[in-house]
Amino acid sequence: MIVRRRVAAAAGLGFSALLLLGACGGGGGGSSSSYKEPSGPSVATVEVDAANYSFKPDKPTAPAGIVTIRMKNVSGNPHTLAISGVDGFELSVSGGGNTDAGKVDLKPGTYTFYCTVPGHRSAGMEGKLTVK
Ligand SMILES: [Cu+2]
Repeated sequence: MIVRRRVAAAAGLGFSALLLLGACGGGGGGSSSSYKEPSGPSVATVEVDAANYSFKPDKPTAPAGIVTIRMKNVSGNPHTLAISGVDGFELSVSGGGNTDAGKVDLKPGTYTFYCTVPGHRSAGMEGKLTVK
């Protein structure tokens, strides 16, 4: 009996330690933890307004290189901005007037960006960023 109790206690401790480790991951920033923002200055800033349910402008352009994407919420609903082909990058604005910004390193091409809130992209909340 005593031996079994000890084993159970040890297993319980291990589980708690795992939970603690999980809780400590992530770090600040607010965006997805899997995304690593490029270091270095950005060569341009793309400003996008998030409305219900569209981005304005929805066809911005940017030079190639490290670009800052800044999103402002001009609606009362939460919105996000993710970019196809840029894994883990996601801006997020909760209430109206909130802004979020992040840097991406972009090669020339056309990138689709969209809101990840369920139903928003299908309602028209996407755009195309052209990088030259
Ligand atoms: Cu949205």
